Amino acid sequence: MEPFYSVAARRILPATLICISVALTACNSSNSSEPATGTDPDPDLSVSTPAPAADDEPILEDALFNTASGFVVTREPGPRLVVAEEAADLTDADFDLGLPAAVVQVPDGLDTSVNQAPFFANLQNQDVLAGEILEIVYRPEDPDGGLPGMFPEKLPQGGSFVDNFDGSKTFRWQPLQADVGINRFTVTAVDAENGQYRVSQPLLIRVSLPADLTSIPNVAPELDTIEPHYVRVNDPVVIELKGIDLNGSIPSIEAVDLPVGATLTQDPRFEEIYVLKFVPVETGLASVDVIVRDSVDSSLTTEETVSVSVLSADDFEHTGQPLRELAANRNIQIGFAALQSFYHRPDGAIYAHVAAREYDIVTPENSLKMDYINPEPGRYQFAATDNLVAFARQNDMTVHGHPLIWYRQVPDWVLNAEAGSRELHMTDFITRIMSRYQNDISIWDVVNEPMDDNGELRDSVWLESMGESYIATALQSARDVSPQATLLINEFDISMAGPKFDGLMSLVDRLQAQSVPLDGIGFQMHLFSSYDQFDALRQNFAAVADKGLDIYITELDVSLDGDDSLEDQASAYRQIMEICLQQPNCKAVQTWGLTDQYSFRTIYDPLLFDRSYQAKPAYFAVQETLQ
Ligand code: 9MR
Repeated sequence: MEPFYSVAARRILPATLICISVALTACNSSNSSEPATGTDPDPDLSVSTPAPAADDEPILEDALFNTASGFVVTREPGPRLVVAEEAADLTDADFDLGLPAAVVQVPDGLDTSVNQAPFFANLQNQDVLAGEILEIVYRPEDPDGGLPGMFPEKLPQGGSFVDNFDGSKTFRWQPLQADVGINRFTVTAVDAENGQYRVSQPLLIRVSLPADLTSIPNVAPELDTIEPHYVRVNDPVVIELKGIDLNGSIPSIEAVDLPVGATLTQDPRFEEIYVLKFVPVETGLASVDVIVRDSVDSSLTTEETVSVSVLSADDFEHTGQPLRELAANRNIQIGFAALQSFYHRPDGAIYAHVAAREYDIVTPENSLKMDYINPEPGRYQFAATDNLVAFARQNDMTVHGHPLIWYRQVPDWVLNAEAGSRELHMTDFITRIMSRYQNDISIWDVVNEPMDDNGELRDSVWLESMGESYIATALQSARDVSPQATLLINEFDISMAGPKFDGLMSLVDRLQAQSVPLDGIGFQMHLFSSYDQFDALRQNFAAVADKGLDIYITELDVSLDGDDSLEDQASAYRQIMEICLQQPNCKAVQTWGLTDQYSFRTIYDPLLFDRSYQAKPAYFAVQETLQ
C-alpha cells in the first residue's frame, strides 16, 4: 500500500493538491488554496532550482514500521507530497459540456448498417448534494428490436445497480463528503444479438456539499482491502492498515487482542495509516482482529480480521545452488528490480531473504523516477533509494540506477518550465542524483526509451526542447559526474528485428561518431510466453557487441499468454539465458520484479517466483542454464 494525501509543502507550494481531508468545507476536489508556510509559489525556473539540502535528508525510521534487519531504514523528513497523477481531471467545464460521448465497440466483420448499436435514451449529467440519494434508471434500447443487456463499469463505494426485471436497471448511490467533485460513472449496453457489440456510456455526477452539513448521514468507517500474503514463521510481519471514512474524516484503528509482543502504531506521517507489527511463531493462518472507529461518532465502528498465511522456513528453500553463485561462475550478474519499500510489506522479510539469496544486482523499480525523487523544484525524496542502497550494500549487490532521463514520470514543474530551461533542469538532475549515489550506483540507464516504434526518436519534453542533442548531453553530463560508471541507453521492443532496433543502431552510430560516452544497451524484454524471436535476439546482441558495447538484459519478464503453461514460460527464459551466456558482451540479466505477488504485469504471473515465493519452472530453467 502506498498511501498519498495532501499536505503543505515545506519550501514550494505544489501546483496541484488533492484534498482528502477532514476539513472538506475548505477543500474540494479541484485545486486547494490551502496556504503553505515558507514556500515559494512562483519559483524562477529559468535558473537552476535549489540543490538537495539538509532538510531533504531522510531521518531514521522507527523499527516498529518495517521488517528490515541488518540494514538501516530511513524515511522522508517531512510530509509526503501529492503525486500529480492523483489530480482530479474533470472540471465544471467538462460537466457543462453535457453527457460525454459513448464509446462503441464493433466486433470484426459486423455490418453496422444491418445491426445498429444499442443506446441509452434520456440520460443526462447529474447534480447531487452529498447525503442525497441519487437514482438513475438505465433502459438500453436496440433500434433493431430485442432486449440489450448492460453492466456498470465500476460502482462507486456504497453504490448499487439493481435489476428491475422490465429491461431496466437502477443505479442507486448516496454520495458522501469524500465524493465531492465530479465523478464519472459508466454503463455498457450489450447488443441483443452479438455480445461483443457494445456501447459504453459515461455520465458525470457532480457532488456538492449541502448548506447544512448535518443533513449528511455519518456512515461507519471501513478498513482498506488487504491482499493475501505469505510469510515465513519467526519473521517480523508489518501490515499497513488504512481506515477509510466516506464522510471524509480519519478513523482510528485499535486491536481487539494483540498477540504477545505485537504493536499497533499510528504512522507519524500518515494519520490514516496504522502499522501492525508482530512475529508469527507457528505455521498456519495468523490473524489479528481490529476495530475501525469513526472519529466523529465513536460508537460507529467496523470490526475486521487481518490475516497472513505463515509457512515454515523450509517451504521457502529449493534444490540447487542460488542463481547468484552460479552466475558468478559464468562471469555475469543476475538480478531483479526491487519493489519500492518492500520492507513495509507484510512479506518484506521473506522478500529480502529470497532477493539476497538469489541476486547480486538490483534496480529500484520506481524510486529514482524524476517525478518521485524530485517532485518539486528544490525538493527531493531520497529515503526509498537510500534504503535500497543500504540493503544492497548489506548483501553485496551492485545497484543499477534507473532511469535518469525518460519521457514518462517527468514532474509537472519540468513539463511546465520553458523549453529553453529544460536542458539546465536535465543536467542539474543528472548531476545531483548521480553525485549523491556516486559510491553506491555503478550502472545507469541514462536515457530510457528514446526510440519510437518506427525507428525515429520518440517525441518527449526533452526532444521537443533540445532535439536529438539531449541524448548526447545527458550521456556527457553523466560521464562528467562519473568517469567509471557504466552508462546505458535502455529500450523496449528491441528483441526482434525491425525499424525500432535499426533506428537505435543508427542513433548509436551517430553518438559514436561524435565520441559521446556510451557503454552499453539495456534490452528491457517485457515479453509474452509466445515470444519466439530468438534468432533475431542473437543477431541484435551481436550487432550491439560489434559496436563495442555491452548488453544488459534490464527488465526481463515473460507473461503467460493464453493457454501457455509454466513450462512454456520456462522455455522462453531458458533460451534467453542461453543467448546471453553465448554472447561475451552480455553482462547481466535482471528480471523486472522478484515475485508474481508484485509485478507491473501481476495478472500474467511473469516472474521466476510465484506469489508464495516458490521457485517456478522458469526459475529452474535459469538455474540449469547457469550450471
Ligand atoms: O514497473 C513500473 C511500474 O510500477 C510503474 O508504475 C511504471 C511507471 O513509472 O513503470 C514501470 O516500470 C517501467 C520501467 O520503469 C521502464 N520500462 C517499462 C517498465 C514497465 O512499464
